[in-house]
Amino acid sequence: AEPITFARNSRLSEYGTRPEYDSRAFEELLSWVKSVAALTKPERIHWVDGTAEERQALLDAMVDQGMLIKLNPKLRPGSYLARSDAGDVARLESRTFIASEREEDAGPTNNWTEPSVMRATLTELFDGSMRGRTMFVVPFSMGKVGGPISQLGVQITDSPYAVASIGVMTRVGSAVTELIAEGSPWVRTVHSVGAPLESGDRDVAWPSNDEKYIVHFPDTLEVFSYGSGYGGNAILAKKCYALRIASVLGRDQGWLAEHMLLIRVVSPEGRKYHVAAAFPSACGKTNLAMLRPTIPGWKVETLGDDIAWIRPGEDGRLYAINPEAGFFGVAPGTGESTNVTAVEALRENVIFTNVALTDDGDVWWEGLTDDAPEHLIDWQGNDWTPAADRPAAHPNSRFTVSAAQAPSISDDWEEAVPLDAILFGGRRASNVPLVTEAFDWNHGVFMGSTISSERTAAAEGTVGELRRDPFAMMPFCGYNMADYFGHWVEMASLAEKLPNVYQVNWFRKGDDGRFLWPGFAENSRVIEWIIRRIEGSADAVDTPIGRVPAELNTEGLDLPDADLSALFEIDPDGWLAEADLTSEFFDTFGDRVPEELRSQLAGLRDRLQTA
Ligand code: SAT
Ligand code: MN
Repeated sequence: AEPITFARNSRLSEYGTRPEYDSRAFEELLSWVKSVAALTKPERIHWVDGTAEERQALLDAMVDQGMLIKLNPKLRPGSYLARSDAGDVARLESRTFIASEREEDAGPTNNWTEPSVMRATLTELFDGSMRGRTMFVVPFSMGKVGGPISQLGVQITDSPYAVASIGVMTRVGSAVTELIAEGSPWVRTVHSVGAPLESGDRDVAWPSNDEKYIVHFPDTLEVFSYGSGYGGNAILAKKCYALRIASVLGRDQGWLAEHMLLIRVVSPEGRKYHVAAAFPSACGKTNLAMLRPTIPGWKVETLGDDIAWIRPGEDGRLYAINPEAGFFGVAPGTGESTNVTAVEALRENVIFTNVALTDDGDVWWEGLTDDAPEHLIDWQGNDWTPAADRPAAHPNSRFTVSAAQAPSISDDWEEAVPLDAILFGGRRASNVPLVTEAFDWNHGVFMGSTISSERTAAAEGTVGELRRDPFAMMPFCGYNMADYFGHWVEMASLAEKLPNVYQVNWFRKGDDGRFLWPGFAENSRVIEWIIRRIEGSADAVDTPIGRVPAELNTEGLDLPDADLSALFEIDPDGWLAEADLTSEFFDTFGDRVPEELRSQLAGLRDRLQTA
């Protein structure tokens, strides 16, 4: 086969020849690749084999072309900085579509377009969209290659940045192609930055298009993304596949694809427990996943920081994996005092996006250190000093690093683990206590369905505004969310022993606007209570909204009694108002919300009224 080049005179030309397999399944893959190439008209095709040499050649070529800045190898070995276009810094929920055959299957919380109309739009957009560029074919596995809960996919993309990122966030390369050639099912995903290069054009550092589309076809298990190079819009294995498409697979096959971190908690007695926790984007999932407990004897090991796939096991328990292979974490706020584990994980082999560059060729972001360096180049490439009235790093700037690099990673982090507890949380300045235990499974599902949270910088919109984010899945559920609630209710009939469910809120504020709880590593105290509940050794007090700790371990913590009681204060009027909002929210789904959740709401109102 012809050697395939990344760009003229590129070192990548030595790599990436087309694999050869003699099977029907491989012919299918090949004919799909050819049909996408016929539409998008790239200059070259490169099949990603996943070798270290290939990766290095790709990174070098991007540095040559000005798409990546190589950081000082003495300070940050093997690491790079990408600066995105100023209009391409976050997920775009308004440009994200679920094109299911029936509108009601997308539900009121998703943007829907009739599939044939959307296909026509996409065909026009992708026609010639890769002109002058290399089309990469990236076979990837979510979960370890060949693992029992793993799923395969192929991403076609004209973004080398996406290829380099997918290489960290998933397992890519020939081993996956082989499984596909042997007949394993796989999902088709196509991505183009939508910036064709005419011959002689000089490329820009971050090609993208003002027009953006992130489209899912749940009935045919396909994803198309156009115009954006940003993580969640461009690494299609992540939110598009592992959550939106996988949630549909889970609905149809009896499992769950969730926006959850996954940890192992080891008690002072050496017993191991597994906890999954759903929080909206940029609410501290990575920090909790890498928690270093402040309380003696406790240990937390990291399994995943963003996505969990959960399936009933043969013993009747629910088992979870982290389908990803890396962390795409928010940089600002990550520092020695908030997440020392992440700081250590980021010492080498990192792709940073939209953080600031130091004069000695290293990176900086708000919160990495208490004081900013005297001079920086900000995320947009401009000079910056601490006197500037804008942040040096974009609030949604990110690091992409392999999971194995976290010092806290479990030895067996690629294996499925039995779940003991599920946590739901959000950013809530008022009303929601630090921790509340659900009375039972359906009450826990109800809690998940009612989560709301203040908006963060992870998607477009006004930061701070309160919005519904049930199960932290509002932007990621690939089907009607009321059906999704029903699927959660039904999971009880697929498992014999279910995890306990909790609602947590690290973000409650006092009347003076100050955070009441120190959060971060001190959240281990809440984890301790949860584990002791599972073991049956900690007491709880029933309240109208659930069970709260009879006592929380605050030893060694400088927490005034008034703050502690404010953290657990339950205002019946405030909660009745929440119940009204929940009722309004449920009504947006017509009669599709499961009866079990309607009766949970009625039960909550009864308990509040008699409180
Ligand atoms: O969607 S991303 O994967 O880019 C990050 C997030 O919002 O959680
Ligand atoms: Mn996320």
